[in-house]
Amino acid sequence: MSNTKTMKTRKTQVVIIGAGPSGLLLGQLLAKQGIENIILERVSGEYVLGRIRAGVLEQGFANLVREAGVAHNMDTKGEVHEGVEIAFNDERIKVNLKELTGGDTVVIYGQVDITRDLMEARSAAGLESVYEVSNTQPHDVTGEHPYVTYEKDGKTFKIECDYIAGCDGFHGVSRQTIPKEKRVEYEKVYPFGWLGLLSETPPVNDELIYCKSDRGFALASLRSQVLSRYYLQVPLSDTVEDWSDEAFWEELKKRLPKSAAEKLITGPSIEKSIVPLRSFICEPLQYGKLFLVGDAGHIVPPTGAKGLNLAASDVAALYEILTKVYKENNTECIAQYSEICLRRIWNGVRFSWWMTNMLHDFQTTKSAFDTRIATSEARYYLSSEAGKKVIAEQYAGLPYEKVK
Ligand code: RFL
Ligand code: PHB
Repeated sequence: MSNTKTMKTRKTQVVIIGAGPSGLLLGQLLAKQGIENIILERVSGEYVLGRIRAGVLEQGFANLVREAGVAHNMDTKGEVHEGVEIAFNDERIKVNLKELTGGDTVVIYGQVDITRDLMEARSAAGLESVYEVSNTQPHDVTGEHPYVTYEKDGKTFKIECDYIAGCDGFHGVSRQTIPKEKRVEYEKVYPFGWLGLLSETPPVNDELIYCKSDRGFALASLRSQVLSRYYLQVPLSDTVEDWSDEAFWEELKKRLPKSAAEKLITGPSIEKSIVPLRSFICEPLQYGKLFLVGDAGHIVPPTGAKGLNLAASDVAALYEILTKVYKENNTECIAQYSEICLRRIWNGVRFSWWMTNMLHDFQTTKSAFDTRIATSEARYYLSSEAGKKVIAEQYAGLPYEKVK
């Protein structure tokens, strides 16, 4: 145990644990309001940028990036999509987000790109981020003087602060700081994973296609007109080594609707990874002066493209609250954080679960009856304008709730 008296100690207003999109976006927004913050990150910046993840940004997310003043690349290089497609084997059904929602669209711009833009803006503004730290630990979060300790290059450091934002993802230390008896965790694990492949090839379609096929689910997505992202539902026992590029493309062709498969251009993969699917929620998201933000507090299966977008709505709420705290001396609003976030999170959790349930093949883990019900449900929602509207407004994203 290190002696805190001999540690190098400094002060800031908010310590942010984690330099993923949640931490970086929050840091940039707080700095805009003149609220000092330091980011601590376990791995290197390069490692963070090697994680290929989300690609679909709701309008609320895009607006927050604009508010942070980091939207130039997103607005010039990102693609605005007015719709998505859902396919049943060879039949393709368009969900026109813009028409069905009265104007909402989504922006296709990779999580890696948004993260890089935020990192560059942070370093251009001279804001402090410390990468490759270990043993990060929040202390006294329910007391008057919280602080965070961490180690770097064999030395131990202490940062005294007013608040701690736990933006350290599902495996981070922040959630574990809340005593077990003070939190409730809800979890659902799905009996399959997604194998993702990134390739420098033109996308098979202008819009995303979510494919419910008799061979299992597939998703055709993209990052740009020269960069494609595809996913295949795979058994949890599969590993990346089980899937050569050739095997991936062959299986994808069989799961895409024929009219799309005919246009598929294949090429070498530049990244391949498998992600297990789960839903997870921790309640509450605030404990004293510690706030859980993004994947640190909740996880959804990627089927609804909601993970990063829910992280952004947490960031928006915490940004609004901390601005009120520092600009209006209003500390009462802090207690609203968890409830405001959780209402939107549970909706995102339900939507992602519902889409996952309707579009995947659960094989023997679901009864024949439940399988038919899921297919009937998907067909009903996609054959009715009202049904498509229900999908469209949730896919494009529900509005953010304001702090009172
Ligand atoms: P992250 O991105 O996990 O970042 C957390 C950071 O914290 C660091 N960390 C620590 N730092 C210091 N001390 C510690 N003790 C630490 N422990 C951890 C980690 O190194 C990391 O850098 O969480 P954040 O910022 O909350 O962002 C959440 C998003 O990454 C996530 O929700 C999305 O990627 C989910 N997701 C999608 N979301 C969407 O909105 N739309 C999509 O289209 C979408 N597609 C996806 C996805 C996630 C996927 N995978 C791989 C899980 C597709 C996939 C395949
Ligand atoms: C992606 O492009 O990585 C992506 C898009 C939509 C999803 C999930 C992932 O639902």
